Amino acid sequence: MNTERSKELFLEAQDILPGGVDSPVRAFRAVGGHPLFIARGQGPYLYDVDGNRYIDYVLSWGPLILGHAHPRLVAALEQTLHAGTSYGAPCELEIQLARLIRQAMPGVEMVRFVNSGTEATMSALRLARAFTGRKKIIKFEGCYHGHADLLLVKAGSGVVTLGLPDSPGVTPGAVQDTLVARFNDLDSVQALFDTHPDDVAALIVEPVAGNMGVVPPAEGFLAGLREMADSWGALLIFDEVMTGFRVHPGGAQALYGVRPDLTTLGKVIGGGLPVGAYGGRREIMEMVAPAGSVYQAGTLSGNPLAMRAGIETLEALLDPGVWEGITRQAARLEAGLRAAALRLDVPVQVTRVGTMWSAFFLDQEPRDWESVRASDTKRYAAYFQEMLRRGVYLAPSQFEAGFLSTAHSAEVIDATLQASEEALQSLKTHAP
Ligand code: KE4
Repeated sequence: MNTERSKELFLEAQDILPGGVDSPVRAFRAVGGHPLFIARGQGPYLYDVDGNRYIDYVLSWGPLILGHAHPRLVAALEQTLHAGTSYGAPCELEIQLARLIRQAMPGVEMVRFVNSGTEATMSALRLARAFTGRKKIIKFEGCYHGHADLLLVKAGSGVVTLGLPDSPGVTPGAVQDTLVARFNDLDSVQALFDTHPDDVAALIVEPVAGNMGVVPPAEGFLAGLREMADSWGALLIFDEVMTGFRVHPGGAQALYGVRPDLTTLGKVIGGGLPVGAYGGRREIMEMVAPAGSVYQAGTLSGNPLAMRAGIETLEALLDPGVWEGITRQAARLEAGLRAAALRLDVPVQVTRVGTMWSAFFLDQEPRDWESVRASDTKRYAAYFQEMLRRGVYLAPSQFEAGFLSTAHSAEVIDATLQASEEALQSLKTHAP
C-alpha cells in the first residue's frame, strides 16, 4: 500500500506541530509506522492523501456515530452556516440541544455547554467542590477525563493514596487533593473514604471505561459508588464524554440504572464539531455563573454550528430502528472477532458495550487497569498494521476504544471480519 504522501506530510508536520499531530495518540507511536494524513471521510470510510480507503473504527474517537459527512448533517450545517458561525450571544439551538440531552438523560436537569470534554470535567469538578465545600476528588486508575491539571495523576504506590503528577508541568499542589482508586474495586474506594471521611467532594468515573480499552463495570460497581457517595456526602460524577449516546441512547446511566449527580458529555453530542457539556441536578447547576457564583466561561460555547450538529445527530439516533441497527452490527462484529480468535487459537478478549468495543491481546477477561496492562501490545501493534494493510483503520493503541456508526453496514462488518481472520492468521505465521 502506497502511503508516500502521508509520509512526506508527516515530515513537514513535525517541523511545525509537536510530534506532527494535534493530539498525541494520533502519532501512531504505540503501533509503529507513520500516521496517515486524511483527505476525506465518507460514511464508514476514511480516504488518505494517497487515495487508500479504510473502514474507520476510530470515527474521530467516538463523535461520528452517523459516520462521515452524513447527508442530513451536511445539509443542516450548510443551512446554519449561512446564518453565521458564532454569535457570542444566546441562540435557540442551545435550548434545543439541551432539551434533547435532558429527554435522554432525565437526571441532567440543567446543562452548560463548553467546547471539549476536558472543559466539561474540569468545570464539573470545580462545581462539585463548590457545592460540597470539600477539596478531595477520587478518580480511577485507567480512566481518562481530559488533560486538566488536577486529573493528570498516576496512581501512587499502594502506600501513597494521593495522586502523583503524571506530566511535567503539573505541580504537586495541583494534584494534592486527587485520590486514585481501582476501577471495579469498591474496597479501594472505601479505603479512601476511611482515610478522608469528610473531605471528598466527588467521585468521577467513566461508567464504562473506554480509555484503557473498553472495560465494562463489574456487577454492582456503579450502584456501589452511588451508595458510597450518598453515605459519605460526596457527589457522583459520570464522565459520559465517551459513553454518552454510545452505550445506550440514554448513556450508561440509563443502561445500568444508576443516576449520577453530575454528568459530563462530549463527542457524540457535537456530531464531530467541538462540543462538551456538564449537567445534572438543578440545585447544583444553579451554582454556575451567572446564576450562581461558580465561574466558568467560553468564547464559542453554544455556537450555532456545533449546536446544530449535535441536534441533528441526537435526533437521527431517535429515528425508529436506528439504535437497534447499529447495535446489531456491533454484536456481529464482536461475535465474529471472538469466533475467529477462538478458531485460530489466538488469545484475544473482545469487549463491547453498545457501539464501543475493544480487542485485547490478553488471556483473561480484562477487569481493571492492572489486568489490561498485561496486554501483548506488540501483538496488538502487529494486528493493527495487518488490518491497516487490509483497509481497516483501528485505534492506534491497545488502550483505546473502537466505535461503530450507522454507516457500518453488514457488508462493511463482513469485510472487517474477513480482514481480521487474515490478519490473525498472519500473526500466527509471523509471530511478532
Ligand atoms: P476532549 O477534551 O478530548 O474533548 O475530551 C476529554 C475526555 C474526557 N472524558 C473521556 C471519557 C474521554 O474519553 C475524553 C477524550 N478521549 C480521548 C480518547 N481516548 C480523545 C482522543 C485524544 O485524546 O486524542
